Amino acid sequence: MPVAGLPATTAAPALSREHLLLLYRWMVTIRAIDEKMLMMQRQGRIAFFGPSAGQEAAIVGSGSVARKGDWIFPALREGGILLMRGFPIARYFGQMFGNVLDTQKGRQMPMHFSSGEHKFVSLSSPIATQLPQAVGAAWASKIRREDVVTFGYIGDGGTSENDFHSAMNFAAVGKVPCLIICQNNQWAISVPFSSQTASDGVAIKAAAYGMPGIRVDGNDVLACYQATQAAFERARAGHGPTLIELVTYRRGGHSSSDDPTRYRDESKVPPWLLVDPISRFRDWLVAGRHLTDASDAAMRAEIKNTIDDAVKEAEPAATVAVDTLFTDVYGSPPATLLAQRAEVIGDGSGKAEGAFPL
Ligand SMILES: Cc1ncc(C[n+]2csc(CCOP(=O)(O)OP(=O)(O)O)c2C)c(N)n1
Ligand SMILES: [Mg+2]
Repeated sequence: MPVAGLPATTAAPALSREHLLLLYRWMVTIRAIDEKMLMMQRQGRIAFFGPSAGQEAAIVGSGSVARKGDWIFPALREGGILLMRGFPIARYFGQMFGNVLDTQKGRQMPMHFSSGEHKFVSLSSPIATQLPQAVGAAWASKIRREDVVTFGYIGDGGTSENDFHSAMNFAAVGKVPCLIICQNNQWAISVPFSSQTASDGVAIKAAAYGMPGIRVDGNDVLACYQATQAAFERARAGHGPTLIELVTYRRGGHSSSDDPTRYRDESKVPPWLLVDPISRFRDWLVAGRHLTDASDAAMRAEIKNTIDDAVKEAEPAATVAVDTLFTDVYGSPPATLLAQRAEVIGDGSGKAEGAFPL
């Protein structure tokens, strides 16, 4: 969908071979982590997990545009972007175990990755609430005249929430440097996109708020990259936000807790949506002589080893000290909290003196 202010092109972006292979490597890595986590969840080693299989082109194509200093406000399925920003994979798994490797000291649900150092804010479980936060952060960087673009992610289901509309309005009126990126994976748990809105997709909603909206083949990593890059340049140049709809398909369940065969029939999905974005990009790379069966196999083996090593490091890491229940909120804790702490921690031996079973 060509949009004023954004280039309409069908040509692949001119990226170096190294860059193309890096995009591919991250797509394969994210899928491999997905498969590992699903297995670990089924084995009872982690409690909960939200897969991103099928959405790797959307995640990598859009997220790879962000620079080190740009902020990411993710929804549920963009954790891979944190890894692309240099976050260690062992700490990523540490978040799933909620142990000492977790930046949040086990205080969040699994999948709520976060790192201030990597400018990646923990998703909020109530959907869409991260978008007004993203717009606010972008507004702050505009006031401070910083060269920062904020990436705010949302799912198709999230677009039915008030927060999506508040964020869109505020972003456009304030002309803030924010990208509002909707991964339209066709489902919000068991609610199909057709029940979510009567409009022709998500991107069209941008017009009512006064910003460009672009609808992209979200299973084409290069198209995702290109559209995001154009919107990014636009934001950086002071022309304000863009709504980007990445049309993709959630191949797995909503989370490890559901069974999609109970509510959807894959035979009714248009075949182009079911094309695996990884094999599609792989075929393109092979045709362009950037990749061979052998180099692909070597890359995959290396990725598997890296992930296995990360799990070996993360799984046995120590649990978070009980004392951390009382830290990081108050500079000077109130007497009531200190009393509770004394009751739980006791004399420092780690043994509880009070009624709290540890
Ligand atoms: C405010 C709110 N309402 C309901 C839920 C329960 N819930 C969790 S995820 C989800 C669906 C989200 O769908 P979508 O935005 O399309 O993202 P996806 O899971 O497909 O990535 C819902 C309804 C919630 N977390 N927050
Ligand atoms: Mg969805």
